[in-house]
Amino acid sequence: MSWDHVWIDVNIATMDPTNSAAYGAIADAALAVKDGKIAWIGQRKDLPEFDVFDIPVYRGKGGWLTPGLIDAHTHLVFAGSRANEFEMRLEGASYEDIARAGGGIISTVKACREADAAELFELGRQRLNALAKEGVTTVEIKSGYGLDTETEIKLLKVARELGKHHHVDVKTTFLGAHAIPPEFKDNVEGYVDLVINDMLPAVIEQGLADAADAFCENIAFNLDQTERVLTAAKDAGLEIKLHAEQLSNMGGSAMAAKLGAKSVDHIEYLDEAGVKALAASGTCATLLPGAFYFLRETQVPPIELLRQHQVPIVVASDFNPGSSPICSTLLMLNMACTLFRLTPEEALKGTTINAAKALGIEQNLGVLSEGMQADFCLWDITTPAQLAYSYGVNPCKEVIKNGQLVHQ
Ligand code: DI6
Ligand code: FE
Repeated sequence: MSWDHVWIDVNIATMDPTNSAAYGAIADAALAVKDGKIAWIGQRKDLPEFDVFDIPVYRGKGGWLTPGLIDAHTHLVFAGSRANEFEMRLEGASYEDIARAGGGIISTVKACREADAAELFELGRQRLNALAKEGVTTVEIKSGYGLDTETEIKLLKVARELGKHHHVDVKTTFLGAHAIPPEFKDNVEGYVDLVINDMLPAVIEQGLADAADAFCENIAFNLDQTERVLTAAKDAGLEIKLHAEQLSNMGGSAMAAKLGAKSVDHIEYLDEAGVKALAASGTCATLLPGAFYFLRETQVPPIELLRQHQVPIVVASDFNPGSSPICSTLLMLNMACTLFRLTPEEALKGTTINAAKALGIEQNLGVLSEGMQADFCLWDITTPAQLAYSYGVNPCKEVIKNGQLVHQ
């Protein structure tokens, strides 16, 4: 056997759907890595013999391996803080009131237009470190706090640079249609034209985005405007996804599903017709419990319908300064269970196999099986449910990215 290294004394939550055990679990398991990929995985007793003097052996002390966590929805490149708006909300103002009064997303836009790339990079790097320490190995990062061509490009470049300089892989999403900038307050169609005819071509030309997103909501873009943006992005070769049904039911999810969206995100107000549309197109439903929690929302996403129609459920942090200033993918496992009543296994699927589907990387990531990329974590836990159950003492002991130990 010419492996690079071998793991023993571990249990493995493979999340492999072909393994019918909960979590696709293998007790008393072993795993071998070769050239950044999983070369062998199974029960320890079946591990082929190998030369222990030649191949390094890691011992997991009876802990659990899981796939590296994937956070499929973040806005982690931004400047400034919105703690003042948090205080305003505690005094009675709503998220929508603040947005309508020119605060909200627009206040972060002002801070991002003023910040230089180096400053944004450093802020992003610290946040990426925080996620990485808790086992995240792949993250999606959106623009959307520029709302002019120059600043949208700056944010996407910073996100791409973060991916090059950090072991965490970064998928980038162009979110020019996140909010209406003050310059276009009375000309939303004009802004949509700018997104489609100026920003999008620039983003495509420089190869800065893997996907495009928009915010379909009564405080942002209506259904027609959103459809125009997503159609243009799709025609330009990007994957598409959508912030939909967060504060009201606008029909955005069904429209995005028809266009072949990878995911629709938030979806507290999604109805059964919308759920059926997702099922028909294989679109994932991304739940963002951090935003639900932080905005003290009460409308719970239609979890039971998603289960009935077998829509892949994703769980992500939505980390951003306004609606989810919580930089922890791990905490989202807990919140998805406590706030949305997901099972811990569903929550873990939401940050592994299903998150990989939402990002279109499920051929290589999200499951531990032979031939998959060797991105995995060792956790000091006695059952995988512990990842969702408890929070505060970080159980992440080691992270392996592309077969290399990157965090201990
Ligand atoms: N929905 C969200 O949760 C974030 N964007 C969006 O469309 C919030 C962004 C913010 O408040 O800064
Ligand atoms: Fe978001």
